[in-house]
Amino acid sequence: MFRRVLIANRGEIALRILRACHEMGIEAVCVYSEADRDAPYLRLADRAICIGPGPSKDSYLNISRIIAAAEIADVDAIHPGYGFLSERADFSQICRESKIEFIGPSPEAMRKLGDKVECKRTARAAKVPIFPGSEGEIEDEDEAAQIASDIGYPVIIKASAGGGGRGMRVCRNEASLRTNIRAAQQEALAAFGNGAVFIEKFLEHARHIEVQVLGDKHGHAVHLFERDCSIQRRHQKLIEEAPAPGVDRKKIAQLGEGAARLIKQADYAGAATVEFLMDANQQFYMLEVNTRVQVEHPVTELITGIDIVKASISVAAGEPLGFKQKDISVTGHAIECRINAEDPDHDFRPSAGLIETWRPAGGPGVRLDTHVSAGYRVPPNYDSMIGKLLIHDDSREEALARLGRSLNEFEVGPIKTTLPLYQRLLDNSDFRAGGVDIHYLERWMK
Ligand code: MV4
Repeated sequence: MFRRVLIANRGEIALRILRACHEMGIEAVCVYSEADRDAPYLRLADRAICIGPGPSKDSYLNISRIIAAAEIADVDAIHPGYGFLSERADFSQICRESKIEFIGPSPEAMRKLGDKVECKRTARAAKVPIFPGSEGEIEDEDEAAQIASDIGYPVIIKASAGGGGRGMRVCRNEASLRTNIRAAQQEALAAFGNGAVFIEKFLEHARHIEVQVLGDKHGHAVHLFERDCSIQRRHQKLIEEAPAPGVDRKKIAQLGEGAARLIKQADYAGAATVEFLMDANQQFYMLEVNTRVQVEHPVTELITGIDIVKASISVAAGEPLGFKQKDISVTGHAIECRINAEDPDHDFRPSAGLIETWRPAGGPGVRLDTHVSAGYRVPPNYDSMIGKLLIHDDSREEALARLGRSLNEFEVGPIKTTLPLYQRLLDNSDFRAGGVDIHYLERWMK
């Protein structure tokens, strides 16, 4: 096992990884930017190294500074967390060349699943359901028009190197498709350095359901069931829950097995998430694969009892997964509410600054993943998420009641957060019924 790990991240996920390291008897080295120098979790680190000024490109995104810190601290491995360098195949490769284990996939596995055209090809081979569309990259507009007339409009153009909603165009007829193909290729080339685009059938009303998977370096892969992440705004998830309300468990088991086959085919070691859209008839279509630990991983930890961060560290160290698919089952229901320093009453405007009041919820079935407390100043430089309120209970009904109780306990000020929004959502009968689609929140907030 590793003796010492560098955590190339900040905030709640840095603290989450540090805790996993310490429970595993591993020393944790934190790197931090000047904007984070007073972050309380740095005191828990065995060593903390400043890697530069506030802007991410000069610190958390700066590969040479992070590798230099790793060399100075003499670590065995680097955990990238989520965001920042976590999905950069060049970073995974540089770690390998520097003889430092990257806690995540190999650059080859990351490239294979991170490129959407390549990922769809692999999914097709693994019998994972995908949207009908082009078999590979689109070469010209005539080819696009032919495929679109076969599958029917509307279609969506996506960049192979895009993701998270970037580089997408919906086309409702042939004229629009023809004018958009060339523009999409040029835009993709400028934005991602790769002009490859593909088209597929566009689904209007859908739920976003994703499958958590884990692979090791011995050719084993398992799934840890699903999360429903349909409550989102501008591609930012706000609530995630598991299991997905009202979805056929047989279908989920099939989907999970497919997702595990997919990462096995890519020789993937580590945690990954296979994203799907689900239509009104509970048909699933793969969207993309996230090759990292995700923000919402604790939802799955709560329903399965498996520590995903510890698993990601131990498989990177070469350990086989300590469990088989048949050993993994779902217990109860879990919900996560992201606590963002944003004002939901004013278009989610960022609300950085000093936290004077911080009275967190607690008690049975409540988990709070956060790096903040009273006296913490939220820096304006980074993502606005300051924590995650997680609830676990026997059933969805009970979990919602426990969430309501927890939100009543929780007091934060004077900065604004998204917590009051969740209180209002709990009174919404559509949300309470379960199964709202990906556009619901934005419609409801208008
Ligand atoms: C789609 C889609 C409808 N049909 N693909 C958005 C982010 C990226 N991961 C893929 N996305 C979508 N792809 C087809 N064929 C609708 C979306 C989409 C979406 C997906 C998941 C969560 C929120 C979303 C919001 C708008 C559009």
